[in-house]
Amino acid sequence: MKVSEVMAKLEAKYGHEKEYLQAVREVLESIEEVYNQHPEFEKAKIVERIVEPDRIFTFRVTWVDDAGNVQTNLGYRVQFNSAIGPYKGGLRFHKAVTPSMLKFLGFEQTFKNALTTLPMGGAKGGSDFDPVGKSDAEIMRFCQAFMWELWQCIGPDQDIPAGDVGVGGREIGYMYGMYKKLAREYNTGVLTGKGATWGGSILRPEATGFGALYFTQHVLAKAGKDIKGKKVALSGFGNVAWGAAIKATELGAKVVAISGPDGVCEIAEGITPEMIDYMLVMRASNRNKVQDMADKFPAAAKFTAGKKAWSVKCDIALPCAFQNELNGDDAKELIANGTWCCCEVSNMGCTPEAIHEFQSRGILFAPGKAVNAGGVATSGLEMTQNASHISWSAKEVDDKLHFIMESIHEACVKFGTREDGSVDYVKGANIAGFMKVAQAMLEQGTL
Ligand code: 2IT
Repeated sequence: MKVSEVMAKLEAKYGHEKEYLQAVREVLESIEEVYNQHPEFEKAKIVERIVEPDRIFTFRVTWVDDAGNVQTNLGYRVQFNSAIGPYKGGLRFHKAVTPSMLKFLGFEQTFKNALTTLPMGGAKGGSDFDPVGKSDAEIMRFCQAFMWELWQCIGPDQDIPAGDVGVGGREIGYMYGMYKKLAREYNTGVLTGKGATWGGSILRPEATGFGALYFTQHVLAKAGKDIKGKKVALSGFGNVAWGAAIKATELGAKVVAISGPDGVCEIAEGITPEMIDYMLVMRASNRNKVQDMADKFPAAAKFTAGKKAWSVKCDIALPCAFQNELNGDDAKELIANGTWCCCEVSNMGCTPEAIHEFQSRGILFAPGKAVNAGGVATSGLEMTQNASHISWSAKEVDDKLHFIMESIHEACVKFGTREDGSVDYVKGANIAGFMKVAQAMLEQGTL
């Protein structure tokens, strides 16, 4: 297998699908050498098969807004790969959602899920519905209309969606309500990220951010460093950034920046518990403005319009918002300001140029599919609880999350250790995830 040849074919076929091509190239470049030591993979054409989703559902979602206007959006579910378990992955509601975005996310999800140690295949879905400025009633009507189509594609042993950007506990609740009505069964295992009183796992809302900080601790420990007292810059203020802010603060770090599409809030003395709680209010408002934090806490937070979190001096950068949110110039600015670690919490949060910048300058860097896997891993734990009709305590879930993040770190070290003893986490995560899925595909025959 030659990456250049595979990519040339994919570019000819999917030239306009930029995010998808970016994600595939990153994985294939990491695994090329190891893959070519396995002629049985080449014979079974594993690469040609693994880069294509099993199937993509596209559907129209029509709903009525508060003014009585009929609105139409597009809905999708990309069922990417089911070699190691049923399809599993989140739903993204964002105005920029395209098949390319969901294909990249489904592809990433396949290898991320393989890293979690749990039996889950890869999927992603969502809609170009824009939640910004929508009322609660509009969100509910959209979620119901979306599920009216999606329900036929999913099931607790078939495909289990969850949240992602624009989809949190409230949206999962509205979607589950409609699913229950259509399926005429109380099948909680069909969605994860549910409310705690009706099958949701304790700690699932926090899990992506908590897991990311546990992983960051392992990265630092391996490099002989400690997170205590370090300055952390986060992007976003959604569910992921919220969990990361809680855990970073609890571990003794100082969260000195959060950001939004409108700019950055610099928090010189570090984020406080009141400010972290306010992140939830800001998300629920659907205003999508980080300036609201500075308006609420003017003495502690300073808002600058049009700037990213990466303009704030920090030791550790944690992208928590969206793909390609940290580019080569941002990486250079961070490094010039003394940043020595970047753990990607968003999916593909860094551009290839940013990753190159970090890795070539000896900055500790770990990719999203390893760092943020605690979210989907805790979804997997929610599925286990649902299937056995029990719920675990916070300690049980947190202990399992710790174990999973440690296992992922070990897998990265196993497959990504360089000759000088440092770890290439991109290579380690990609090889560990890919080999597991490839082996399962091989054993299940030509499908
Ligand atoms: O990107 C992700 O891993 C998620 N949005 C969570 C997926 C899940 O099924 O919990």
